[in-house]
Amino acid sequence: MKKSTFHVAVVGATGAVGQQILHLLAERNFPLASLKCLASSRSAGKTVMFKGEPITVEEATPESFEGVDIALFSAGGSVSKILAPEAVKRGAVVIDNTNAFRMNPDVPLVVPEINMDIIGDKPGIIANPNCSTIQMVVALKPLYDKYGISRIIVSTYQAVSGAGSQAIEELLDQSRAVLEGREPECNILPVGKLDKHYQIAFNAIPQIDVFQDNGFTLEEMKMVNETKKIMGDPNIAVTSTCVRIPVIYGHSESVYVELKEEFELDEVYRLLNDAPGVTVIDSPEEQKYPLATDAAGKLDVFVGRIRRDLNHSRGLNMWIVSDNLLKGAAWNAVQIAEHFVQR
Ligand code: NAP
Ligand code: 12T
Repeated sequence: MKKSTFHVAVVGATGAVGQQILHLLAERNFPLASLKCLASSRSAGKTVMFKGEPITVEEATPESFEGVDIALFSAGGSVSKILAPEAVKRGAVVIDNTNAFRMNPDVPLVVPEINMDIIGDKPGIIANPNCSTIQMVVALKPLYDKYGISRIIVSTYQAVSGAGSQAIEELLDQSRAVLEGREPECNILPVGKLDKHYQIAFNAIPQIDVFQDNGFTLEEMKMVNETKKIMGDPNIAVTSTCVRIPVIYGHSESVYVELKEEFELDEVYRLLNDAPGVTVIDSPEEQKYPLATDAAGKLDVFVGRIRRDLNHSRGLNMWIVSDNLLKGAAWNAVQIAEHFVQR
């Protein structure tokens, strides 16, 4: 794609992720020849704001992608499954934020800091990994390269914005209800499309996405499978527990990792400090560590609470926090789009 400006389409432009994509395209002055904002028929005719101007939302159809160079999809997996191939058929590069194509062996699963080089000359669909996976691998890749990784045990503390703008509203409404002594209404979390819903306000729910036959949730299995694919190493033993907590923006993760070689903590700090997209915040003596409230609105992955395990000399514990809608979704996608500007 040898061009200086690009015809871009944002599918799911009214959603939590789509809104952040528009915000980043504006803030980074992405070289646009045109910008199409697409959503379902429900939002067709409404407007979204871009650089202070209203843009009319159109219904996403196969024909929407005529003349589009880059299409950024975040309207759910079923929309991507139908419309992403239609966009590719019409010559667009698709950057897909959903789970639809991530584990397809023909589709590159890209985190720019790690494997931008796997994007070929005729990319078709490029998959953006899951939010929880992205922030973990950005922090672990420099350690993987230096020492190798044999095992990862991760527990997540995930923000409601990962489940879309309705989940944000639900947390706020339920919180108000509980504080005012009313019965909270539960309609969205843990999984909107399932029948059973639980209160998220003042709670912790150990289910993100649907259960698999092996007792893990789909979100947990995304972390297991995507980590191996991105690192290019099927032998890393990964186990994951994904939990939703009443935070609006920013996923936090407690990560235990076993390295293949002995390490010095000083060297771990140096590697993480030098890693692209990583900011280390770690000074116990000043009570400084990453917090979701500080990571919200920022592009980086924040790492702290770095400490050697008490029982395993090659074991390392850390706390990894990032804005799930930014590095976890919109920023990772826009970084990939910027790759086509540069090349
Ligand atoms: P959201 O706030 O609920 O927004 C959903 C968006 O999809 C809205 O713009 C909606 O448009 C649009 N949409 C729904 N059905 C559609 C249809 N049939 N045709 C066209 N557009 C349709 O959700 P979100 O948090 O932005 O997430 C959207 C998707 O992005 C998720 O389903 C997930 O697959 C993906 N995601 C990925 C990550 C990641 O880890 N990389 C993180 C979060 C989300 P209307 O206004 O018309 O309803
Ligand atoms: N169910 O992109 O609910 O696969 O937080 C991301 C976030 C799916 C995804 C969530 C989800 C994805 C969530």
